Amino acid sequence: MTDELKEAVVALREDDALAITDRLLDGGTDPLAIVEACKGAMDEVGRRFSCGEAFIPELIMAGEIMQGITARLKPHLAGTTSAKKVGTVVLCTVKGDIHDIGKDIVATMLDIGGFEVIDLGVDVPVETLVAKVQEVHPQVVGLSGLLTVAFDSMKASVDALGRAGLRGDLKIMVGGAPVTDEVQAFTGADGWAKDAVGAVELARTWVGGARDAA
Ligand code: B1M
Repeated sequence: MTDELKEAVVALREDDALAITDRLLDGGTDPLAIVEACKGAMDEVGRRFSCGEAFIPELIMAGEIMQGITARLKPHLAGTTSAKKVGTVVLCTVKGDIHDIGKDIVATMLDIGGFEVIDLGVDVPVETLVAKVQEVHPQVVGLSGLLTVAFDSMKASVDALGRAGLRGDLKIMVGGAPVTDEVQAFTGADGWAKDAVGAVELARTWVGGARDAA
């Protein structure tokens, strides 16, 4: 039925997509399998947008459907939230980028994975990020971005944290659909993750809590 969900999202049939999500959750489907199906759907919407078969309104609509689905998934994911916190993550979508659906899923999964998550939102200026890191001294900073122009903002954020003398024990993770090994190297971050589960695994490795938090 995840194929049906993917089809409904791509066709922008919001009511169907939400009803199918409810049915999948009621039937015990893993919420992360639903995220994967939706990610595939969003990739297809993005492909259509790139080749002129879809336009901004379709992108906005797809984003709204995805947010509706994510809202339904959250209680099912949050049911497993660990009470024991293993570290703090300051997370944001970098300056110039307002995509937040994936970031929000990463935030939820980090929370479930035992992290205190301070989410600064989207389009976050370097100064705001540096000030928050100075204030709360997190173990991890997470920088999300979906636009290729976000790579420069990620690099500017990493550089600014370094200039402020905050790189010591701090680990910086980048992520988002276009991020690769090369992007991570360009930004100067310590690591990157392909998806929300990978983000939690990497952050746990960094704080040494991989087994404790499980
Ligand atoms: Co935008 N958009 N968009 N968009 N949009 C993309 C990213 C694009 C690839 C579509 C395309 O052309 N194929 C393209 C970027 C091209 C490029 O830069 N090379 C694009 C464009 C061009 C734009 C605009 C410029 C369009 C315009 O105005 N002309 C504009 C930019 C606005 C801005 O940011 N300044 C824009 C706007 C929008 C909407 C607002 C309409 C909407 C976003 C709504 C929202 O986020 N609230 C939107 C959408 C929906 C998309 C697509 C279709 C879907 C994104 C999404 O939600 N995916 C997208 C196409 C695509 O991604 N293939 C596209 C689902 C989500 C679950 O996946 O975010 O990848 P994702 O997150 C994953 C992983 O990447 C990972 O974990 C998540 C869960 O598995 N992850 C991390 C994410 N962050 C992480 C951080 C980590 C670790 C892992 O560590 C810190």
